[in-house]
Amino acid sequence: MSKLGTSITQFITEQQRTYAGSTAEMTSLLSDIVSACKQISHLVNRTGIMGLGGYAESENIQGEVQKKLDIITNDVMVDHLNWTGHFAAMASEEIEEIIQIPDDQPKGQYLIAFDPLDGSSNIDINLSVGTIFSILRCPEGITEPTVKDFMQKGTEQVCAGFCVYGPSTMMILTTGSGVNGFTLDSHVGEFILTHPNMTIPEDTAEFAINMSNYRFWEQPMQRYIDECIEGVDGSREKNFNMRWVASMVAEVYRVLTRGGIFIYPIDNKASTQGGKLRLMYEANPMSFIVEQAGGLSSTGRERIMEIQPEGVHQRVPVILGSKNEVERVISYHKS
Ligand code: AHM
Ligand code: MG
Repeated sequence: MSKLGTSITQFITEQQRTYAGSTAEMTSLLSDIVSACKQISHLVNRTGIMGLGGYAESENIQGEVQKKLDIITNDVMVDHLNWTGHFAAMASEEIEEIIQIPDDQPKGQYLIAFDPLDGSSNIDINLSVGTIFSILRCPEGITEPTVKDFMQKGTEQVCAGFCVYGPSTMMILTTGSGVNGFTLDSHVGEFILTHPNMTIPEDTAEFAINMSNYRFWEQPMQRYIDECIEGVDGSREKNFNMRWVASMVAEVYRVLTRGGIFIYPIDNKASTQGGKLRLMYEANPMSFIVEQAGGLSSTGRERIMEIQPEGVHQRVPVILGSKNEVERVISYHKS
C-alpha cells in the first residue's frame, strides 16, 4: 500500500498492479492529465504577473463571457491530451462541439470531459479555482466518436479527478477504489500523496449554498436551509455554519476533508436549463469522488450518476456531501 510521501506517478503505477482492470494505458493517461494540471497551476499562479486576468471578448456555449484564462487553460488541456494516443475524443466546458483528435495523431480507447478552469469568476480576486475531469471508455468499435458516445451515465466513469489551485495545488483522484489526495511540491515538480483514503464524515453541521438565490428555490430546499438556520432553536436542535466559495473544487475539497453538504439546487431562474452545474464535467466526476469517499450525491430526486445524459453541456441540480444530510434533503424532496 502506498505511503504518505509517495509520488503520484508511483501511486498510480502501484494501483495499476493491484487492481484488476487498471491498465498501463490508464496510468500513462493520468500522467498526461497531471502534466496539464501542473502547467495550469503555473499559469494560475502567475496570472497577475503575466497579465492573464480579466475577460476575453468571447462567450462560451453556456452564454457566459469567458475569462482569458478559461480559453488559455482549455488550450493547455487540449494541447497536452490530443496527441498522446489515449483519447478518442474530448469534451470541454469551453467548447460547444466535442473535440476531435487531429487526423495525424493516434486515437485511444478513452473519452474525457473536462472543465479546464472551474470557478473562474474567482481568478481576479485571487481565490481558489480548479480543473475537473471525467474519463469514460470509448464504446468498442468506434473510431470517430460523436456526442452519442459520450452519453454514458456517471456510473460508467473509469476515473475522475480534480485539481484545486489554492494556497497549495492539490490533485484528488479516484479510479473506483477510494479517493486519494496529492499535494504539488513545486520545488520538485511532483504531486506527493498527502491525503490517502479520504473519507467524508456521515454527519456535518456545515452547509454550502448560494443564499442569494433563496427566493427562487423549491420548497424542500427552502425547508432544509430554514431548519439549518434555526439552529438549536429549531427542529434540528443544533447550530450550523455556512461557507460559499463559489468554486465547486474548493467546496468539494472542504467536504472531503471535514465533511459538509454542498448544494447548487434547481431554482426558478434556471429551471428551463435544469440547474447551474454541468453533468458531464462537474456533477458526475464530483459525484464519483464523493461516493467513493463514503458520501452521497443526488439531484434531490435521483442519484446523479444514474442520470442518462442527453447533452454534453447538460445541467443538473447538485446536492452532495455527508451522507446523513444528503439523505435528509432527499427525504424532503420525497415528502
Ligand atoms: P464555472 O464552471 O463557469 O466556473 O461555473 C461553476 C461554478 C462552480 O464552481 C460554483 O459552485 C458555482 O459556479 C458558483 O456559482 P454562483 O456564482 O452562482 O454562486
Ligand atoms: Mg465549472
